[in-house]
Order: sequence, then C-alpha cells, then structure tokens
Amino acid sequence: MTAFKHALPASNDILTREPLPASQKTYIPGDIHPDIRVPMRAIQLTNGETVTVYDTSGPYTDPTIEIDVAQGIPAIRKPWIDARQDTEAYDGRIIDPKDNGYTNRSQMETAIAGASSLMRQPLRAKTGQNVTQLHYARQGIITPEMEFIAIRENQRRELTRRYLNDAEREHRLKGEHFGANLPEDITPEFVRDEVAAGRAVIPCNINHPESEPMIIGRNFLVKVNANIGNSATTSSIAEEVEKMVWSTRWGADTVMDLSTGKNIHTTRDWILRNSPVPIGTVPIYQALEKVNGVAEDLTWEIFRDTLIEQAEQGVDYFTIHAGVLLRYVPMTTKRVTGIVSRGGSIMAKWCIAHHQESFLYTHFEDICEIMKQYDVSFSLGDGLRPGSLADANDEAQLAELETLGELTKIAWKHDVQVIIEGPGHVPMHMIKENMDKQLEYCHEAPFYTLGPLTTDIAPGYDHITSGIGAAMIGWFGTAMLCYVTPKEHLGLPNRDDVKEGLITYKLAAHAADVAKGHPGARARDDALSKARFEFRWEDQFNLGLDPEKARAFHDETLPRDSAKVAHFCSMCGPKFCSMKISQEVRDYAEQQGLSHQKAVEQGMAEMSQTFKENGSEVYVNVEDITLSS
Ligand code: IRN
Ligand code: FE2
Repeated sequence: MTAFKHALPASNDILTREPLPASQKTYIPGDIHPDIRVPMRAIQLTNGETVTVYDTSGPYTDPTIEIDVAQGIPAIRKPWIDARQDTEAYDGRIIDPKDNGYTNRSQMETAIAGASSLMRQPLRAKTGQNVTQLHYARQGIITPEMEFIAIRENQRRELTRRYLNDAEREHRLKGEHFGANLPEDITPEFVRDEVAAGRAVIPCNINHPESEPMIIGRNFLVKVNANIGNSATTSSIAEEVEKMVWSTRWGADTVMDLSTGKNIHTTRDWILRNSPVPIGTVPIYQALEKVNGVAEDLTWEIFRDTLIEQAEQGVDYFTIHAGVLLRYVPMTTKRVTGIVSRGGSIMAKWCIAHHQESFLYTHFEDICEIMKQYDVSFSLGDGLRPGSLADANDEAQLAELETLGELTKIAWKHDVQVIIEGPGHVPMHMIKENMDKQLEYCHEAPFYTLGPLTTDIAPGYDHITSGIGAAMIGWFGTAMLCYVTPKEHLGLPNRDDVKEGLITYKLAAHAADVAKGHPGARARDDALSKARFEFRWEDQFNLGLDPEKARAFHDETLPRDSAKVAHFCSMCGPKFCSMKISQEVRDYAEQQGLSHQKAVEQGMAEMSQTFKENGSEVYVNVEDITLSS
C-alpha cells in the first residue's frame, strides 16, 4: 500500500463562505411537505426593497451553519429517503484498488484517519424496488424533492415577489418561445408531470442526501454545469472541496468531477459529502485508469464495478457514451476534427480493436438495473459530437443522436431518468436544426449541450464563442448548458477562469429564461434597470451576476465614495447623461404642469443653454464635478 498522507482536515478556512454583498439566505417552507426549507438569496436594496433570487451556493453562504469538511454538510434529504422505506443499508464493497492500493473499505478508513467519517454505509433499493424519481412520478407520487423544486422554480411567488409583468404575459401568449410550455405557477404537480413524461430529470442519488433538489428540463429554468478535476497533487480535503464550493457560489447548478489519476475515489467522497448540488462523472475515465489507460483492455465487468462503486458514493448522474457504434466510427474519418470527445474516442478505439459493439451498448439494460437501485440518471454522452464548424450536424453526429433516442426508450422502460448530451461546435444557422432533431429523435428527453461554439476563430475567448450558442440553444429548448471557460482548447482553467466561464453561462441561461418567458425570470432585470435608472449604484452592483467586477469597473473611473450616489455615470459625465435628462423631464413636466412634449422642448432649450455656458465641451473632467444636486 502506498503511503498517502492527508493533512486532515486541512483548514476549513480556505472555503469561501462570505455571502455575496448585501445578500442574506432565506428559506421558504413547503405546503405538502412542511419540513422542506428551500434556500433563496435575498438581496437587500438601498430603497428598502428586497429581491429574491435562485441560490445554488448551499449552506456555505449561510453563516449560521457550521461546516467541517471532514464531516460533510447536513444531509437534508435523509429523512425523505428514509420515510419512503424502499432502501436498505449494506456493506459497500467496491473500492478502486488503484486508489492508494486500498482493496476494502476498512483498510481505507484506517489509513485515512479523520476522513473515515465521510465514508458512510451506502444505501440501495430493497430487492424488487425502484427508487428513481421517474418511478415515483409515474405512480403519481409527489416527492418532497418535487415540491422543493416547484418552490425553487417560483411557486409561492408571493414570498419571492417574482411575478410576471404584462409584457411577459403577452409574450408568452404569442408563443415566441419555441415549444417551451411553462405554466404561470410552477406547481409540484407540474414538476411531477414533467418528470413522468421524461421531459425533465431530478438527478438525486439516494447516497447523496446532502444535495438540494434541482430539475433539468426545458420547461424550467435553464441550468448550468461546471466541470472540475483534481490537481496533480491532492493536498487536502478542503482544497478539493473548495473548487466545488467556488463553482456553486457563481451559480453552478451541477458540478461534474472529471478527476483522473490518483486518489479519485477519495477525492470524490470528499466532494460528494460536501456538495449541495448534484455531482456528475464520466465513469469510463476511472475504468480506464483501472486498466492502465489501455482502452482495448476495458471490460464490462470492470466498467460495471466502477458504476457500482460510484453509485455507492452518491454520484447523481453518469455520462455514458453508449451511442458510439462500430459502424459510426468510419463516418468520422473525413471530418476536419475527427472524434473530439474523450469518452467517445475511448469507445471508438475499443469497438475497432474488438470489432464488436461496445459493452456500453450491449449491456445497456444491465446498466439500467444498476441505475434504478440508486437513482442515478443517465447523461447519454455525445461521443461523436462535432469539434469544428465544418463537422456540425454531420452524418456521424446525427446517427449517434438517433441511437441515443433508442437508448432513451430503453432507460424509460426501466423508469431510469435520462438527459442527452449535445455539441460542441455548431454555427448559429445550424443550431435550431440540431435542437429540433434532438427533440424529435430523443422523444423530448432534456438536452444538455457543451456551448455550442458558434465560431472556431477565437481561442482564449471560447467562453464567448460558446456563450452565444448556449443562449440560442437555451432559448430553443436546451435544458442544461455545460460551461466553457476562456481556457478551452488551451489549458486547465484556474479559479478566475471558472468564475468567468460560470458568469458567462449564467447570463446566457438567464437570457434564454427571459426569452422563454419563465415566470418571474425578468423580475431581476427589471429591478436592476430600475436601480440603474435611479442611480442606485450599490443596488446595480449587488443585483448583478458579478457584484465585485461591476463595483471594481465603476471605481476605476470614479473611485470616490460620493460618486456612487451622484446622478451621473462616467460614460457621459454629469451634464450629458441621457438617464438624468429623461428623469428631469418627468419631474419638470410635473412641477410646471406642462405636457411631456412641451417639457422636453423647454428642458432641451435649457440643457442647450447650460451646455454653452459651461464652455461647450462634450467631455468634462470628472474632477470638476460639483455634487450640488
Ligand atoms: C456536455 C455535453 N456534451 C458533452 N458534455 C460534457 O463533456 C460532459 O457532460 C462531460 O463533462 C464532458 C465529457 O467529455 P467527453 O468525454 O465526451 O470528451
Ligand atoms: Fe472544441
């Protein structure tokens, strides 16, 4: 056994626990299930109002909750899972022998003293039971998870004040939202119905009771996933956990742990026990490690054991590239960028080497049997996604998509939840076609796309090339967006890149939510615009996706504190701010009892006069400003 020294529990201090500026965690109780407490972030404005927004950051931003990473965060779903009485605890046996050489759980627990508290006895479905949310939904059961989601997505809107305005209502009636069909009130029954129809999934493994329920479906808010991976040298629990905490702080709805190499089992335990969001993985990566990176040596048995190992730990969804068929591989030979998916290329290699269909495809029903014992959702991988505009929507991509549709039906037969992964690189004019084909081939199972990047010419800016595609495909019906950072194609993202990627994807997702007419989505835009118009700078910063950056940019040109309340912005200076002029016109017309038109004429004449008196300079020195009014 190799020595592996953990500095345990390292320091909890490196966890980012500061609430966002002017923000406070509030909890909304359930009706059907009164013990539910749905977390929201209430932003306190300077005018006394509060704006409540969706919050993915979990207990980390609640200063009243003590967190010790060596213990894990509170298991809020545990009582709900236990109450269903369809699970049993058992001795989880499967430990990755590559993980520091441990071959059983107790060996590992002794070796990693202090972390043993994180290792729980796993649960699985009792014999003959199926514990998926899809299974419950189809029996007409509204689970606490479903009610939690309804509230999160804006039921009980009297408590969050996220109402539709008239313009939104009209927009929704016009049906300009590409087949999205959102009710004005998102009820638990609506959530149940969408899950039962397969149009939405709730990724929530029974072994991840720490997660706050969320939903992925096109009739709900568009979600964002962030990918994280382990560092070459794992030094402490807290450091690994912090990557996940950092992602959820900036809005990651789910996090995928794409760790490879050493200690992946242990690292995954740490992340899961401390994660308030669902965790996804690509199990073939770990399986490949077990055969020393030789794809041809992979077997069904090794893959199956890896699935069980990760399901016991609590992974909520698995990317499985089961749609890469032997006959599709030759379709990629004439491509500009061939096969760009890591999992896709592993499976293509296996198929060619054995000249057989992959075990992912031939054992698909066996995989379903595992998934339904833990409620792990499928994320059917796009192993043949296009890696360049030239390859978009080509034969290989669409052939695989059809197979994913076929596999969706099989998973649904087992009441196993499914989402479908999508590209990649797709020019704007081909995005709608891709989305429509996905809905058609995959029977409306939720789409989960990587961007898509709308042009290939901007390495270093691919969060933007892909953010454009993400906003479009989100509007057209994609349910979850896999973020892309500025380092895409170039290197590993650091902390700043992760934040940049997330903010970019949150704005893309939100733009899509507004366009789809998600009830209450625009409330935040309206509040921010109002703050901007009324020169409430603090509120403008705090309502934004990135308050720190907004404040820093503003302070760059107007660093004095007084500037934050002054009635001008640095763009036009004090005397030429269009916002100020129009505000003045309103006040002026009211005071003088003038019509709007008259007031404009008179006001403009006065502005013209003032302009001349001040020396007819278009740009004025910030330092010359007198803050008289
Ligand atoms: C998302 C949509 N299409 C691909 N993805 C993500 O890419 C997927 O969820 C996972 O995080 C990663 C898998 O990459 P490969 O193995 O397909 O390259
Ligand atoms: Fe790419």
